Amino acid sequence: MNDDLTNDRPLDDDLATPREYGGSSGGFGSVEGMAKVMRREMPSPGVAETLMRQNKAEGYMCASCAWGKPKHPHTFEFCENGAKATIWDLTRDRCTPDFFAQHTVTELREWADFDLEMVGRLTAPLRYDAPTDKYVECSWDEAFTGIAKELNALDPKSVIFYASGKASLESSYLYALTARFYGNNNLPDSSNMCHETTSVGLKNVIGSPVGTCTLEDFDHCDAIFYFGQNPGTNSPRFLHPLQDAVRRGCKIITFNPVREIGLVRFIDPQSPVQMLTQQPTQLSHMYLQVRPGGDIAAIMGLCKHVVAVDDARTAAGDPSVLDHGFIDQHTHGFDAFIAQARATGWDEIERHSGLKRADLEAAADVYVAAERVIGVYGMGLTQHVHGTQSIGMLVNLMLMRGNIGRQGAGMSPVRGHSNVQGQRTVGISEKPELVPLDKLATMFDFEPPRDTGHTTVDACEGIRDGSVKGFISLGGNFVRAIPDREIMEKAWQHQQLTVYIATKLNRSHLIHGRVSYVLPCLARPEEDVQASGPQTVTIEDSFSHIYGSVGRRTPASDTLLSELAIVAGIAQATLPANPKWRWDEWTADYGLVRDLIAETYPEEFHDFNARMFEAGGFYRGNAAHDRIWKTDSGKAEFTHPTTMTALGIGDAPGRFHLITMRSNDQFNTTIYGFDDRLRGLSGSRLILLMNPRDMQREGLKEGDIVTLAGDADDDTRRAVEGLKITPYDLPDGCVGGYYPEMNPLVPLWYHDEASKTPASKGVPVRIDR
Ligand SMILES: Nc1nc2c(c(=O)[nH]1)N[C@H]1C(S)=C(S)[C@@H](COP(=O)(O)OP(=O)(O)OC[C@H]3O[C@@H](n4cnc5c(=O)[nH]c(N)nc54)[C@H](O)[C@@H]3O)O[C@H]1N2
Ligand SMILES: Nc1nc2c(c(=O)[nH]1)N[C@H]1C(S)=C(S)[C@@H](COP(=O)(O)OP(=O)(O)OC[C@H]3O[C@@H](n4cnc5c(=O)[nH]c(N)nc54)[C@H](O)[C@@H]3O)O[C@H]1N2
Ligand SMILES: [Mo]
Repeated sequence: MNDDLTNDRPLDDDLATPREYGGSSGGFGSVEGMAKVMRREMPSPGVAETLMRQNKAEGYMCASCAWGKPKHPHTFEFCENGAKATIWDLTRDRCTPDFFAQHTVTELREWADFDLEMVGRLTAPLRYDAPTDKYVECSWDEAFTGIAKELNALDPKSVIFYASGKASLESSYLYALTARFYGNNNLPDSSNMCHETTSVGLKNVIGSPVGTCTLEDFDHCDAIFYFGQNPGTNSPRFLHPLQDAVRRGCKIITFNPVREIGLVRFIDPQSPVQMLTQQPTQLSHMYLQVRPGGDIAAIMGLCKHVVAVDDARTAAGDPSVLDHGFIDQHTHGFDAFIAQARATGWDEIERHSGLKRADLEAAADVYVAAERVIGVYGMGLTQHVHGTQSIGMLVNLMLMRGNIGRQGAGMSPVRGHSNVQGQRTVGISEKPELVPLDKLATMFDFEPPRDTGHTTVDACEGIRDGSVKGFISLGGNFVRAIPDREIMEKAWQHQQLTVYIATKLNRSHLIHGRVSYVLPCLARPEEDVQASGPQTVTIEDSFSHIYGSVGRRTPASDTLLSELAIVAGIAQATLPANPKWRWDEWTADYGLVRDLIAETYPEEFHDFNARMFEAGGFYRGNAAHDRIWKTDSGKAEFTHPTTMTALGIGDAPGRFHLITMRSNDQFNTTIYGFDDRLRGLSGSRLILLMNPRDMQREGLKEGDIVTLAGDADDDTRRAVEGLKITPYDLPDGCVGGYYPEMNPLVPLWYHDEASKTPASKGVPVRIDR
């Protein structure tokens, strides 16, 4: 393991004690976590009612993660972090034009992310006023006309229409139309920083850009192979099906460099018995602390052992453990892959994965013994330079025993934002081949742009080289979320136009273009009344199920517009009149927009308005789930990795691989607080997690303050200062720090080779003193 990282100083026994959390995920800690935000935010009345309706049919669909909403929900079908997200939206605090009158933008740039959002909900449209360096109130008309004037002066190819994965299917559909009517496919989505590796990688090998499982599959699986996803923090409602599965006898095999408590033990806060006895359920049957990027090698080890078991069994005259019927009928490339698995040496597998052969063999035995297996993964696979290959490897493993396209088995990427998958489904995509452009041309009487638009990384490159001149943002905090943040912030301000549709103030709004608007919108729990009455919006979860969501809370301010109304307002002011572009009617009745979605995608969305309140959502279907492979070969593809590590830059003396992580007290760039309860950390986010052996090798003590510098073999100096060394149980040669604080260290060019997803999980760094 990592031999070249050790220096010659011998290690003594006096190692620091790594931090860890003694409790379980769930339990009283999660209740206290909610209560803390509740006390601080003093949310508006009615929040309890909203929480009771959260994720239930005809209720409000949580705006936090994209986990499925079961047909038979719990009484409290929300989690600690979902509740925090709702309370955060329903705060009583307001960020009014008066606030902006008191602070220049330059001054606000010095504020921490947490403090910016803590000011409260934005209440009125704002225009940047250069002479005073302040955002000043403007009317909606003024905002729309001002934006239209700029857009009409710009080359449509130089403008980006970014979307963060929260906006509804209805607003997203109209947003994508707006970009195309205007003249570009520049529709990057937050998923470009996230599961784009899935959209590209999974599509290449099984023909489906999304997971093949449904929530019910978790009731039937015998094993779950769980890679690089942290349910305790990022999808806590997943802990319930995991707990149920374990109680049925299902085995969870976890691969993660970090021992995430959510995958170790769980107390169901909704179970009085468990809360009283405080007896947690042990979740993972094996917890394998793979090196960052070591998953390709680890899965190769699993596959290699499956082949060895198969050889032994067939030699003894026993039935094969491979599903040859499935392999012959449904797959392509099996022989070449098996030859590679046989040829790959255990030494190579152990070195890159950081795992022991015996452990991988034991894990593979669980795989072989299980009739039905689900492969779960998250950012630990997707955010690597060779992330697509890791996903291909997981598919290889699953295909060997026909574990895709039957009950209790399949691929289950856990998506991020609550509607991020849905935004792609309804046309927010920079890839024109994924959108039925001919149909749109007929429906809306226009000539759609056919050229490939900008991904997130392309957009950043365009901003840096000056070819991108305008940026519209439907939610999100782009400048904070992207790689090479410091370089990007400087380039950003040369743009002519920036428009931010948002609920709360964030750093992106302060790194504005020459002309800039911040446009405040309703949050999902709020009532959205239009000319035809109260409106419903819809979203799609990780399992391709679609749900209606009804907001009932009084909006934070009378002046707010819905996201859809803002998109339509910009479109109408900017674009020429066209009898088929019915902005006013669409805004008056979102049901008409759902009709358009149904017309555009009839297979998935037929009878949309009638089906949107089905309990458990309606399923839009998935070809690979039915063993129809929409790949070039018409079969599921075994792939042949060209590398055993997903890291783009390998080991070198003094180099560490940085994992940028999320705490239990944040939603992406929104920081709820400074605790990371499930990791036993609190008080500060400016910390650097390091294992005691590496600390000793580097001559560091707990509490030392260091600078972390980029070590990416290019000419750019990247650094984050003031990080406090904190001992933590991590593989050798790996350090951990928080996203987004660490983003200046991620080079823009360091991204997944196929999808351009930034490689935020294996960032080459060194410690500077
Ligand atoms: N409360 C809350 N919920 C969220 C979010 C949030 O910030 N807060 N964010 C939302 C969004 S947009 C997304 S995309 C998802 C993200 O949810 P996840 O996919 O869980 O993303 P991360 O927490 O970034 O990282 C996941 C795990 O990958 C592990 N890991 C890192 N490197 C590797 C590796 O090389 N191999 C393996 N096997 N594991 C590795 C990390 O230790 C971590 O446990 O969550 C969504 N839900
Ligand atoms: N280093 C590193 N970088 C990463 C990641 C990582 O793991 N490591 N993760 C990546 C991932 S997975 C993602 S998805 C991106 C996230 O990137 P984004 O999606 O762009 O960022 P968020 O932090 O989710 O955006 C938060 C802001 O959204 C606005 N907002 C909240 N709710 C609403 C709403 O209902 N409507 C509107 N219009 N606005 C709203 C608020 O103003 C809030 O400040 O970051 C990526 N960046
Ligand atoms: Mo994400």
